[in-house]
Amino acid sequence: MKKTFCLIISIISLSAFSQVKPPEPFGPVPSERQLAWHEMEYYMFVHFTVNTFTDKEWGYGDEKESVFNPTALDCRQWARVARDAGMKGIIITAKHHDGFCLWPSKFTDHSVKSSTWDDGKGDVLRELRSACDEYGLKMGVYLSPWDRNSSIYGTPEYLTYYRNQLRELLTNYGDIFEVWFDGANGGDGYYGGTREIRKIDNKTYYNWPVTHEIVRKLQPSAVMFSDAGPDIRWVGNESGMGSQTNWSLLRKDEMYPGGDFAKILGEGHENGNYWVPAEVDVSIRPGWFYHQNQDSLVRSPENLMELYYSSVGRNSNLLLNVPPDRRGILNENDVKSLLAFRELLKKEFDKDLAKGMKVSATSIRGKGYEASNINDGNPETFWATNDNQTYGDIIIDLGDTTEVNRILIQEYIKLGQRVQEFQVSAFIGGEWKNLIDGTTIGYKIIRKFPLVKTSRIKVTFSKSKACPLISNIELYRSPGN
Ligand code: FUL
Repeated sequence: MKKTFCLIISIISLSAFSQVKPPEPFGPVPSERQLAWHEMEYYMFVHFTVNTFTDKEWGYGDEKESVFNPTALDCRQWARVARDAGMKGIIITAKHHDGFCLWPSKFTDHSVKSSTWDDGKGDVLRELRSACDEYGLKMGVYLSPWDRNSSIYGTPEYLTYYRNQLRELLTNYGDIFEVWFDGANGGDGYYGGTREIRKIDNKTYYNWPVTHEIVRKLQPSAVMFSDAGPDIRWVGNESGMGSQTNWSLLRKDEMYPGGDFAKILGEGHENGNYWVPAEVDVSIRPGWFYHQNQDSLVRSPENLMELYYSSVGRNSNLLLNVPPDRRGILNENDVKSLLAFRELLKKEFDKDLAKGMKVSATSIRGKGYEASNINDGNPETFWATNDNQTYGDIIIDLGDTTEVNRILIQEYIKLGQRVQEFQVSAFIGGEWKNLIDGTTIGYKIIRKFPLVKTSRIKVTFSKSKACPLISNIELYRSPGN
């Protein structure tokens, strides 16, 4: 009896001693829907409307519905190309600034139902939905708040109209992963024939919190994009440039869509009180819509690779616009470039050289937080130091001398974004040679450095808001520079 009692006591005390306290979250952390969004990384934007047929970028709102007449619309081709290109979803301009709806909205006649396409029975959203399902893609919608066709734009009634349209999109087309709220409000337009300038106050007119509630209620898993979130923020430019220092944090209450915040949006706010990561939206052509005279100006596969590094490689998602042409399919030139880029990507990240290698750290928090968690292929495990230690080195032993020129690093963001400064170095000729001085990491960064031959790579996390939590490090030898 006494013996059993002692045994139980010692088992209890042993496990109490071997229990390492898990790190607490630090600062804002991502929601479930934001975490799912981070993992999407790369997806397609589709700009398609009357502009495709009038050769414009911003339709005035007076376009006849009959101009929308794709001769061979095929959303399955869009989805097949997106899937083959390695993309995870498609976001479509259900309504752009011109007000023409790609679905037969009950609330206006300015839509596909008044066009000659498919005898007015067509619905681009419906076709895209089934194509996305067939090819395993998620679907998102862009619904322009600015409507140059609507006679009531600028009045409170317009908000009811806008929200009714949003409800249609969020109830009739299955699961939506992202709702895109554009910030542009140009002023002049057709507005039911008045052809005038209508100015609204970006800050107050749209009363966004009410609209956001509708999305939360009808599509609780969807993230909402705008210049200032609430879930995803604009990166501040349309040229494909994520910021190297990129906090997934924002003091979003200080901002509103359409405000003058472009300079802030790249870096975010280091001391932000909300998790609002950046999305890079950029077009494969100079314009957002298809223009035949841009057929020769499609980005090359190499250029797309640069975009990938300046977006996904900088803790941002890449929303790449590929506009269908007048047939209603993605143009041959764009498809060729996208698929060749996919092949380049495969070669770029062909073999993770860190995988299976011995890893050590200057210090670890304890059992469960070992350095080897950074290359175990499990995103749920991570290396951590003690709470009071906001720095530390990871050394990856490559065994033999190995050629390396790329590094990928991920923080365990479920507990917050922490790292403020890091360096990467290689052991060459008996000493550590610096390769990279970096700042933030977040969900993922991928950095290039000139090719080195080395048997050891060191990552120094030199400054962090709280103990660094690193879930993944990969090393590559890219055939590129
Ligand atoms: C901008 C719009 O004005 C462009 O036409 C395009 O839709 C782009 C993605 O957002 O604000």
